Amino acid sequence: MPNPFQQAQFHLSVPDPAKLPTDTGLEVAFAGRSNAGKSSALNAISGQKTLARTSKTPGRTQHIVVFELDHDHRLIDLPGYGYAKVSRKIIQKWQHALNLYLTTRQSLYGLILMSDIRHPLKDSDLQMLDWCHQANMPVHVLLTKADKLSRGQAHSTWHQCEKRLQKDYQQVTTQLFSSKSGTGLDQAREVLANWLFSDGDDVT
Ligand SMILES: Nc1nc2c(ncn2[C@@H]2O[C@H](COP(=O)(O)OP(=O)(O)OP(=O)(O)O)[C@@H](O)[C@H]2O)c(=O)[nH]1
Ligand SMILES: [Mg+2]
Repeated sequence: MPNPFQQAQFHLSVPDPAKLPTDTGLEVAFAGRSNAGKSSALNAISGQKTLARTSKTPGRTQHIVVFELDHDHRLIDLPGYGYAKVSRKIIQKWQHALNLYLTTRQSLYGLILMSDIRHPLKDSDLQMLDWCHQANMPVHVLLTKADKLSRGQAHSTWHQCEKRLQKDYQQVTTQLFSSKSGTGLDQAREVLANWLFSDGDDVT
């Protein structure tokens, strides 16, 4: 199957949602705690190693970064929430930008929420899920870095997370994911393709 995300191209990077491209078409944003693997997931999904900037240091992505698939479809890399190796003031600035983006962006269809499988669904993730639930925004959770656990441990954590989410967030879907090993890559692409292109539109 051709990968429609391979044609993702860097479009622009803005600190302030007011500077985003025109709010038309559809986009999906990659959200999650700092260092959860958002930018790495974007690279793996697009099949381009250096599309989005990644780093060992939490707080790498500091802007809202826009990748265009075509004129009407975009993937968005967001700064992380929670712990980051940057000042409190900068975190507050990001939080403000993130809130503004989430609450005002009409073309935002849904969130891919990355959560590190070694410490999944932290309070800040649950807060994000609460917000999405209230806003009726679809969320698909990637339990990232699955390669860091054994297969058995990864599946057991996944089932615990599913159980937790079933309680309060029945619409949320989850999967195992690893940018490193490729676990769950096809599934993540399928979710994104359904969200962005299910109206029969095709980017090829
Ligand atoms: N083993 C392993 N490491 C990963 C995986 N995904 C990301 N990493 C590593 O985790 C670190 C953070 O990855 P990023 O993709 O930069 O994370 P981010 O969520 O974009 O981080 P911020 O932009 O700082 O919020 C990097 O050192 C990556 O190499 C994975 O699937 N497996
Ligand atoms: Mg990043």
